[in-house]
Amino acid sequence: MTDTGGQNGALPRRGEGIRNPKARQRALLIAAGPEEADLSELRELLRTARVAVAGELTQRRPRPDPDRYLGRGKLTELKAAINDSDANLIACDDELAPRQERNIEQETGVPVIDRTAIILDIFADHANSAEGKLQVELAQLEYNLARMRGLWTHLERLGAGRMDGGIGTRGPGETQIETDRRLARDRITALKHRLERTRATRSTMRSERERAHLPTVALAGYTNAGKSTLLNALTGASAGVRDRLFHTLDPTTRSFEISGRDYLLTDTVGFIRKLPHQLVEAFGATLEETLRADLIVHVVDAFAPQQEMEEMIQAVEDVLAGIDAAERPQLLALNKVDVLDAERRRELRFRHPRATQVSAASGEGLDELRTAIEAEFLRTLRPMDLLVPYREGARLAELHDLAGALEREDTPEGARVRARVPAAVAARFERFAVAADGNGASPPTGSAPPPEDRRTDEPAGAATE
Ligand SMILES: Nc1nc2c(ncn2[C@@H]2O[C@H](COP(=O)(O)OP(=O)(O)OP(=O)(O)O)[C@@H](O)[C@H]2O)c(=O)[nH]1
Ligand SMILES: [Mg+2]
Repeated sequence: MTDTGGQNGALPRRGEGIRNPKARQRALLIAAGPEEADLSELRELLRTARVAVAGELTQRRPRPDPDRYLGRGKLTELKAAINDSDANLIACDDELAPRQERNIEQETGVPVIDRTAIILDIFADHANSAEGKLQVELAQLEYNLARMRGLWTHLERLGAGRMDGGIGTRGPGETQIETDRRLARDRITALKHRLERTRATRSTMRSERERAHLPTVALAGYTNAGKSTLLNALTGASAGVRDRLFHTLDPTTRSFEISGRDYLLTDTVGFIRKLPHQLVEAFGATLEETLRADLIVHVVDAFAPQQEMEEMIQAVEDVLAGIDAAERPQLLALNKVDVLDAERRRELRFRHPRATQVSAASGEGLDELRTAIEAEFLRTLRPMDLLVPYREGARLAELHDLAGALEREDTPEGARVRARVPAAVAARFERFAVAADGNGASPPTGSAPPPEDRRTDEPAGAATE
């Protein structure tokens, strides 16, 4: 399921879009805002949704017009541009209010699709698992329900004008909308219940993993940053990789080893600027759960131009903050350095001195990343000196699993072990603790603060500065 389209120097600049005058859907792109619009991401979204780009029209104004999105004059220009370019669709870079959408459609006679609808469409197309499909359907229903409400208040106003909203104002259109809304709400409730059930199953699986106490690492990052490629490179898995947006929707977890210790690595859905809130809500539970990892590796597409790269980093941090994951320990991995020259690498090292530069494609920097991951965990581990009697074989085996590499010396009384143990389970071994010099029980040695305390000592996102 891999394509080699984006590797080793042959990486296309993002935002080219598809230019094909014969395509079934040919969109004219529009954007309005205080800054000069950059529509490359919208082009990427449309490319992923297999819609061709016929042209673009942007307007600088403090904020979009509340009724028509663009100004009146610009709307006339839009009509002409549609004629000239033979576009049969308008794609807007922002989420539109139902009113704006209706007015543009009325004015131009061409259907309008907004950024949210495009992203929802891509998600619907890429969802594979039962849970993913339920989440997307939920987000789409919420989006459509808001649109029905827009229509509904519009009709309601007409009714009220006619007869003060009293008897005789309930026309057939209104009843139909009421029915549609009720059906949509029923379906939303049913979907939420089904999602809860799927999640309950998954959380059982998770607590089994937690009992095993394997440290967990989650990959987070902008869509197309290379998270799945990195998962594959670190774990030898074969998760789907493609040069398109939102290829991965469902979390995948694989185990991998650093210095004899097993870790779990999870890859999940990518983020994007202006991620539709319906999607954040629908996917929120999955995201939160995934990112409840001990460590988040924030993967960045370092091939992107500087400013765009910083914006993508910020967008990811915003989403992380939105789901209360910003406080988790984080590492920044600047990916795709195989296609960067020495100068750009130097600049990146200067701007992000604590980040690890990697290439998931060529394998460069992966050892540094492993070391950085391990170092992050070592800080949260508690060094212990133990004397474990041989009759406690099960505990000994558990220690080997938990601590990875450990020093062990077999004595007549039992195994003398020096190990670094996850703080969460250290209590289980305290009864075997001995003083570092040798004999006799002692208070727990090396009482490093538990990981939670350490984490709060650090400024949030320290690793990404
Ligand atoms: N040159 C280069 N290309 C890479 C590297 N890592 C990933 N890519 C390419 O970047 C594109 C996206 O990679 P994915 O691993 O699918 O990215 P992702 O972050 O999982 O994307 P989504 O699942 O869509 O959010 C693919 O075309 C990869 O081949 C890298 O280190 N170097
Ligand atoms: Mg992916």
